[in-house]
Amino acid sequence: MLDLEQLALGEPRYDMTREEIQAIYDLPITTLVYLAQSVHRRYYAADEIQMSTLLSIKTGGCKENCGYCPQSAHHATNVASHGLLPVADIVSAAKEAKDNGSSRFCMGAAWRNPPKKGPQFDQVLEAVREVRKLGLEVCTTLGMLDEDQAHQLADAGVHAYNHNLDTSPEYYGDIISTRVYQDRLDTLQNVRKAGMTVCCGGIVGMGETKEDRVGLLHQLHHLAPHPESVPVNLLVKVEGTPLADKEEIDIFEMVRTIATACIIMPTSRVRLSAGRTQMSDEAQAMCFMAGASSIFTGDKLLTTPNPGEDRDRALLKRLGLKPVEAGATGHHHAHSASDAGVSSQAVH
Ligand code: SAM
Ligand code: DTB
Ligand code: SF4
Repeated sequence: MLDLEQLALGEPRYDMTREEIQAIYDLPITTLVYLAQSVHRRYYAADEIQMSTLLSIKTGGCKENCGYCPQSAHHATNVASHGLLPVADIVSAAKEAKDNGSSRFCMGAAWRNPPKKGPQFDQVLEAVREVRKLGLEVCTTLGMLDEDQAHQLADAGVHAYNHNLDTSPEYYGDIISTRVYQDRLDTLQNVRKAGMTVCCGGIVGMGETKEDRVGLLHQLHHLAPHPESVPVNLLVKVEGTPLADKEEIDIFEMVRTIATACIIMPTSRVRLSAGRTQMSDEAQAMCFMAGASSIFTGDKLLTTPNPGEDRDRALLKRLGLKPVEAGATGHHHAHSASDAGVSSQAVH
């Protein structure tokens, strides 16, 4: 039996079983959303949404074969590939993002891992230092990292590193075969050891079962400390990718995934990430009620469309929600789970 009153206190736990998480996921949606919102308010302001902006600093031609991704060299998609952007271009995009109300700026590169030889990684470090100077929270997502690369990024001022587990360990091999789950966990551990915060989540709507969604949530829950940031993406179906024709998922599965994430990782910021162009305003509002407190702004995610500033401004206004100021920490209550150790194995 779930102790809902205990859960509503939002005390971080690291010991939930898959069955317990499944039972939360399966609650009547009214109870689930109410509980998630109650937990969310223990750590975050109820009316604040963090606006983040993405920039693809290196696009396409990726060696990995992630079935969802338009940037994989294994799939024939219409993505316009380009090499690493000059630092000045990155900085001007970051300035624009800040002017449009973003407090977090995430640079993504279609790499299996950042190159270990040549000038490119130094160029990324330089871009990080420059964006940091603007007072934005800097996030990067560049593929697998070794310990040394993680330390260099942390030293340059990267606040968060995004590296998703994407789905359950069981379903992972159906989606990606060029790397294994443990590779992801190893990078997450290197990110932690270097002192960056962890941004780790997944994708809903890839043809996975409910058990797979719960399996992903279970893995995230057992990362200790929990990832500070948990992006929940709805699959953006891109022509030419193996997942382009997957059946539409019931949007309430997205709401349930977000709500459950908020309950089982109470201090984490859960983000309504990719896929909003396919969602109604009502569905997005329900994700906010379920405790999501961040969106990506702008017309484009990395390579696919996003609702755009005007639409988002109008939606937040209708809902009475406001952006988190740049420089704000986001957390109401200081919380540190840094002494909870670092887990690096998939849990079973
Ligand atoms: N190459 C790096 C990596 O994979 O870690 C960083 C960039 S990658 C595009 C970042 C994340 O975007 C992926 O882990 C995946 O969760 C998400 N993503 C990629 N394509 C997507 C799609 N079509 N729909 C939803 N999410 C997607
Ligand atoms: C994440 O989980 N979602 C963002 C961010 N991390 C890098 C990316 C979504 C990308 C969607 C597909 C695209 O635009 O290429
Ligand atoms: Fe490459 Fe990342 Fe896309 Fe996978 S998700 S193909 S690693 S860019």
